[in-house]
Amino acid sequence: MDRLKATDRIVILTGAGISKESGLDTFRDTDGIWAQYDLEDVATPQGFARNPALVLDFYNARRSGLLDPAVQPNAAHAALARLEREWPGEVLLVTQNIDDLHERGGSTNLIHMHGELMKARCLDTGRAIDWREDITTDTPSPMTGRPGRLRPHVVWFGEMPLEMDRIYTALAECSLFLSIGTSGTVYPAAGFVQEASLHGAYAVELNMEPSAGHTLFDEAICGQATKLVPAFVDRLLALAAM
Ligand code: BJW
Repeated sequence: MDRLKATDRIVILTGAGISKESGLDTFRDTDGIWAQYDLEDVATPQGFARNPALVLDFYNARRSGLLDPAVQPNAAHAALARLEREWPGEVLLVTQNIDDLHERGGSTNLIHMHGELMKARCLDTGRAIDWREDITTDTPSPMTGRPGRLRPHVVWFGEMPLEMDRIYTALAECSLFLSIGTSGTVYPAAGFVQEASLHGAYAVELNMEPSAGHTLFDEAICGQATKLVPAFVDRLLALAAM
């Protein structure tokens, strides 16, 4: 990593672990979301077709959780925003998270590859709009006026994640790939480390525990995101100042 130049591009992938210390649940930890819900029921198009009310309620609860004033960006979100501001080269943040804590923490060059909790999508027009209220099976779409035609703007299993062309271009052009707070079990995100490494990037993982693909990284550092990320950003910005 010492060979990194200040003008080099950085791609950062984040997952649920970065928001854990802000009070949001991860998915696969023992106290995570998939310990409470069956993912086939709430995170697949088939589950939504079978029981839309159950899926809408699941996302309504998560939306109101995110709107809780106690849920705020943490030191890891803030450190990534600082890196974007102060690193001379481009920093692209690709998050699997549907929360808005990166934006609230100050990041602007950001892709939500699994969608956004604070948006709803019209099933007829495909258009996504800002949305902060509960959605029910009777909620009319603001685009068409038709009830029952709104869904959360999220990417379920079997659906194509968003902005993949832009992400793969960035992975091919970056010199550092940093993965933070993700178990590395969900594709295509879990394959990004191989894609970036294939094109010559140095790859670093910061996670509470070694992820499923930790051996694919040049460095894998274990610990809490709020401790590891600010320290790693300090290390990078010291390199840029040399
Ligand atoms: C901390 C911490 C702290 C805790 N500090 N760390 C067989 C092989 C390969 C692929 C497939 C396959 N069969 C099916 C597939 C495809 C499928 C898939 O990957 N399935 C696997 C389960 C096998 N993928 C898809 O269907 C995707 N689409 C797709 O592939 O389209 C085709 C395509 C082909 C080619 C190119 C491109 C596309 C869509 C995936 C959609 C995922 N959706 C979800 C839910 C929707 C959003 C929501 O409700 O929030 O997205 S699932 C869920 O998992 C959510 C997350 O974004 C995603 C990833 O989870 P994440 O973030 O990694 O969380 P955890 O909980 O797993 O990990 C947290 C980590 O943090 C842990 O390691 C902790 O230790 C750590 N941690 N506290 C630091 N304080």
